[in-house]
Amino acid sequence: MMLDAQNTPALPAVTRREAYQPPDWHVPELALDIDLDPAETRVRATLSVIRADAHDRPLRLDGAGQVPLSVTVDGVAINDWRLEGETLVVPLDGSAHTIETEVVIAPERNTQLMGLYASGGLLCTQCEAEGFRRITYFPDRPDVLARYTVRITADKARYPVLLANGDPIASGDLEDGRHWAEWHDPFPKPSYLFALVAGDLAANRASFTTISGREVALAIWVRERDLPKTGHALDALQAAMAWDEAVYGREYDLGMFNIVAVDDFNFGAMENKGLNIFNSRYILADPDTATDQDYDAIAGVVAHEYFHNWSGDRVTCRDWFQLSLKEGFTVYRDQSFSADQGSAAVKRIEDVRVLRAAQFPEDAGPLAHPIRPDSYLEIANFYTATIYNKGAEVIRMMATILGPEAFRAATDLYFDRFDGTAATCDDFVDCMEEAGGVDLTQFRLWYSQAGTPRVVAGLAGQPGGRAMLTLAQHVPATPGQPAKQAMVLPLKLRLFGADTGRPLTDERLVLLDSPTKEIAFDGLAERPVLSINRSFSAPVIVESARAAADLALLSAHDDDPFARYEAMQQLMLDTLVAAVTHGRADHAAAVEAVRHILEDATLEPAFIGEAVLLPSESFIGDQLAVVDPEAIFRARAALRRDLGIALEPLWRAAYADNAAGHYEYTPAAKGCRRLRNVALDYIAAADPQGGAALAFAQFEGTDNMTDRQAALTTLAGGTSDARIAALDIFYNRYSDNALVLDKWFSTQALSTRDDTAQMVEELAHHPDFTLANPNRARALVGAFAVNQRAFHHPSGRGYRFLADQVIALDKLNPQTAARLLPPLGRWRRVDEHRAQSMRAELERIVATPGLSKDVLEQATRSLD
Ligand code: 0A1
Ligand code: ZN
Repeated sequence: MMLDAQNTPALPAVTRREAYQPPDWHVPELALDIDLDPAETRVRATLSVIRADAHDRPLRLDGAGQVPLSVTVDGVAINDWRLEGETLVVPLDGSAHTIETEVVIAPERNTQLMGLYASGGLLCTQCEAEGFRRITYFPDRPDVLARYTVRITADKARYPVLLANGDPIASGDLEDGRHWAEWHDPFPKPSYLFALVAGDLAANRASFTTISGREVALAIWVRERDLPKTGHALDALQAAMAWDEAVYGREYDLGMFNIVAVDDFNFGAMENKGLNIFNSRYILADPDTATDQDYDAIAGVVAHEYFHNWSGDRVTCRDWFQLSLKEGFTVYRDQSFSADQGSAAVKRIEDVRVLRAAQFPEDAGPLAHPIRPDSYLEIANFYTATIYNKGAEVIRMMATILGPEAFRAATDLYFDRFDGTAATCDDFVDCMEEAGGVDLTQFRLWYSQAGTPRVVAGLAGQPGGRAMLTLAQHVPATPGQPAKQAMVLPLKLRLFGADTGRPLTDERLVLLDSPTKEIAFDGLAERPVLSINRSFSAPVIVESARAAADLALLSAHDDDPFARYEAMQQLMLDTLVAAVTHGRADHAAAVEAVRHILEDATLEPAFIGEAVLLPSESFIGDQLAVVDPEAIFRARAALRRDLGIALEPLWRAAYADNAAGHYEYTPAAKGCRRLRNVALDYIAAADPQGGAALAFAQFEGTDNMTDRQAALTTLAGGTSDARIAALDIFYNRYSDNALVLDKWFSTQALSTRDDTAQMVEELAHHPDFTLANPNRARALVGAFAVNQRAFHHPSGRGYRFLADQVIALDKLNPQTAARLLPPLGRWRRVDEHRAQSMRAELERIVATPGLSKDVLEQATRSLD
């Protein structure tokens, strides 16, 4: 960051949603001629530009980190261009011109991994959100859509494969050992969707016949030795293509679809038109190196990026404030796809768990923002759980309100109306209103108000088979939004009989759209028990004082699997919160409810595995006014031990009954592994020595990473000698596999042992640790920062460690550094002593000279 005359940091400019202005110039065509070299890449860009309307403003082209070597207008070199900051300003008279610029960039020195960079032996790009300006001068904003023709030249031996967006049109060899390839993308696209890859890659190929009978050539490009690990991703791609045709009527539109896996990547993957680029962790899988969770995530991310072809590429965003238009909708689409591939109930449980773990805390802290934010310093900081996951919940609520047929009509209308354009969130909601015949005026508050709404629900039984349900909503204040309006909360609910567990009513969808609402129920044959927010129909926190016996009843009888899971979680939460507040609690009701679930032969193992899980330490903390991480850890460990001891024969039976001969990736086999590994952990809680022996035997004997990592996790949390042995065996076996080494780091960073903070500090000096690779940084530092007890170590060493790593990483890769910082902003949630240490670390970060605006924005907002 620049320092001004007084030596105080000059604040970077804020971008505001309200200040949106349409582009002054259109760029219908762009030709790029890129001569690749890691040290010196020459980029010539030819833009056809058209004045958008009658104004006299010059052409302004964004740039970052380079200077123009030449600028020509209609073939004539000019010298009246100027730089305003990094923006190239070209004065122009007429209404249509051809502009050419030339720059030289150095991909091998690009440690930010934005723009054109080197990863392994590859050269690749990442342009979302504002990386294209690091490659060439261009109006780098999503509402300027151009047709791209790209010519790539490179050394043929080093970079035999040359890929870009669209379809290949020509290629050839040059005399000096170099070669070239030309690609053309007929679909106008914004610059953030540009991509290029060059390298020594091999392809796993397949083809897909679209619903109208067109052949699409599919290829997943990886290093030759990784080819055997690409089958699962390729299967997922084909399934996703068929699903989008069947469910949304969306057909693929180019002759080719390419995916490339790279090892150094700031996010999960990127939906560049026709050329998706992936973090290799979301492509590569085989049973020996990837867990079931990895397999699921790969299918989900492959589908997500593919679905962006329509929700993102064909219809893109007008400006970055509309990010949730493509991301919320696409997450909703990938969640629905995954639900259709396996157990929908388990998928919903997992998605809600992610929402509660990542989004609820964000919405309750200093970084809270609406799914359509109002301002930012650095847009990269807004690729958040709120934009993505809460954004998906908002789409889901509209789908619930409209019903499946009207929702499909509305998405058809949206795709038809906005195809080839850059749209807004309001455009999307307009389509929902029109096709659904509903008024969503008040519903739109979900786009502008931050914070997780709270619903207080009380059900009072009355004489004569009557009951009155009282609902009250409250949206908490968030930064910049002290007062909130009542929102539209679609709540699915049903009543069950307290004696028999039988349903007393049908399921109802109640739209709570006022501060309070009363609903009467008549003709009830028994005392009713309330099942509310079934299938998690609204992303809210429900407070409903229900007795342990009523929760146990729902956990045994509710016909909505999510509600059943939820009742079990609530029962455990109530037990744990009581234990933290009073120092101890009666575990009997929780034990009996878990016993009932374990003994219910009608339930699928995958569901049981979820339902009997203890709530996480951070979720327990979210229920408390002041978080005491030690007390939470103790309360949770005590309940885990009691459940282990009281139900030991059932855990052992679950462990034995769910064993498999060999690895298979099917929903049923996955469910068995899940339950078996949950059982293993409870056995270890009841009998640490015997459990460690069992875990070590599983670790050594298994044929797959799911069971191996689960066993390692159980061992890594204990004190047995087998822990060191297993960690060494694991390290030696996988020392040449970066993705598995990440697991080795993160398993230790997530350990429940007392000495985790110290261990993590030591691991940061391990020869295999590097901040330069985002996956490795997240595996150690990111995992550690969510390990509540270790991170909140009373000495403050956890906070210091995180701040040190953020400061060091910021010099290399500001985006990834900024994404590691948020746990330091949770200081309002802990005691004064810890809060002071956290604030001191945030202040140390803010005072660091040369800080990026990414980290500066996150740290200053976190201090508020
Ligand atoms: N649009 C991508 C997410 C993404 C965003 C930024 C990136 O680089 C800085 C990379 C990917 C998605 O939703 O998958
Ligand atoms: Zn996305």
